Amino acid sequence: MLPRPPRPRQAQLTRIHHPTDRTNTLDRGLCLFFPSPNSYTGEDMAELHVHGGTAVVGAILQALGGLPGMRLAEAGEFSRRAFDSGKMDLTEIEGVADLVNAQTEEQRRMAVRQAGGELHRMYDRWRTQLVGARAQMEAFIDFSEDENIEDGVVPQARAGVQVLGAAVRRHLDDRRRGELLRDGVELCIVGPPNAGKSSLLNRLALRQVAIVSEVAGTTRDIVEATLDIGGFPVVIRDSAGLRETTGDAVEAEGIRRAVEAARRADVRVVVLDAEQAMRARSIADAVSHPAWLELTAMPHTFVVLNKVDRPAVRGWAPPPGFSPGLRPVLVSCVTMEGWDALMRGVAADIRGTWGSHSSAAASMPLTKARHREHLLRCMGHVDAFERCEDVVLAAEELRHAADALGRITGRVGIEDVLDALFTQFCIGK
Ligand SMILES: Nc1nc2c(ncn2[C@@H]2O[C@H](COP(=O)(O)OP(=O)(O)OP(=O)(O)O)[C@@H](O)[C@H]2O)c(=O)[nH]1
Ligand SMILES: [Mg+2]
Repeated sequence: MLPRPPRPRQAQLTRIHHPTDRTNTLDRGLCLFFPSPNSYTGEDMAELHVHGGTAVVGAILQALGGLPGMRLAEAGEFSRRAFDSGKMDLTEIEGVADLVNAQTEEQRRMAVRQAGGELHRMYDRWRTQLVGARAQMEAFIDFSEDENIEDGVVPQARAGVQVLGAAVRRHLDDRRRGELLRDGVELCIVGPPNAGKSSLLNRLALRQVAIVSEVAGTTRDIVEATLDIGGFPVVIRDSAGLRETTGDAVEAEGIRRAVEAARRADVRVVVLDAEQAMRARSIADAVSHPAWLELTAMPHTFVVLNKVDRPAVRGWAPPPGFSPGLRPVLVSCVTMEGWDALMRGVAADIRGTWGSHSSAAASMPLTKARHREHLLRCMGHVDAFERCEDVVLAAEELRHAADALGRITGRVGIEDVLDALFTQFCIGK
């Protein structure tokens, strides 16, 4: 389809013509040819960079499809071929999938590290250590009668596995950092009716997600929006205003859900009307709901005094002891004053608690339930190894532990996960 064969690994501006009719120019574009084995899949690969219009792409695909042996790639097929030819391991391929799907800056950074083989190298290093320890145990079993085997070989293997077990345990116990980075940190907006909770959500989301009105008790159900705060995906939930119920069953259920959501959330933003707060002696006074003290005592809770644009509250500051342990942020959803302070505070809290993997030195967090499952299995065998007096049985536990790690990277029996993994990919990657 090109006037002359492409030069390897050089972008070339070229005419692209129909395979059976040289005079039929389909487009002018770039051709890139990557000869095996230096390509994404390890096979010969060619890329045509063409104009993006439907007709151009359609004509070229149709021309290609007419050639013998040509067909469209299936979802994830390029990456699967890369895996089959040993170009990438499973964790790297999962990293590529995460990269394609990354919505926020932190997700992108972590996916780049994973696609670059950082997890692969860590799990492989652990697996090599387990295999090494097992070799020491086996050597002892086979040659213990022999003079040549050193005395301390079994204790040495045991000490090595102990250090490794501690490292795996630290990796597993990461306060769900990785999972929150993937699924999002949950932030719940709570407070009394009419305080401006829905207004705050709409300001954060930059669109009218929730209905705002001067009627107290407008929001009944949980309304949510996902956004990027400090590089983290944050799922923000607005909820019904908390008050002692009025006998309205729908509102009562809304309030029950609001309290439940606020309890479960990773971060809480408590919104009060500054004018009401001004008249109350304390935050507990300003909100008459029994769940109140419990919610404000939870960690990662922010108090927002809203509507500071109102003339009555100009120049007012909450007295000491108004909200013990919580520093209120004064904001207005109308004039946006105080907004930066609020956003900075929330972002710093999220980064401080669940962040830190963006720096190159930090260890990779655990983002996949699949990895966690195999790591837990690995730890089960490491624990059994440590308890096991019998050298032969202990060596067997090490074999199982190494296999569990091998399943994460795809070195060991993983046929069952392959199909599931590659179908998550988009066509053409
Ligand atoms: N002046 C002023 N008015 C505000 C501000 N924020 C919200 N309001 C108004 O306060 C009223 C209530 O706002 P909402 O956002 O619906 O309050 P809510 O807390 O979601 O109320 P419920 O859903 O009923 O619990 C509306 O009339 C808003 O326009 C603000 O910063 N300044
Ligand atoms: Mg509301």
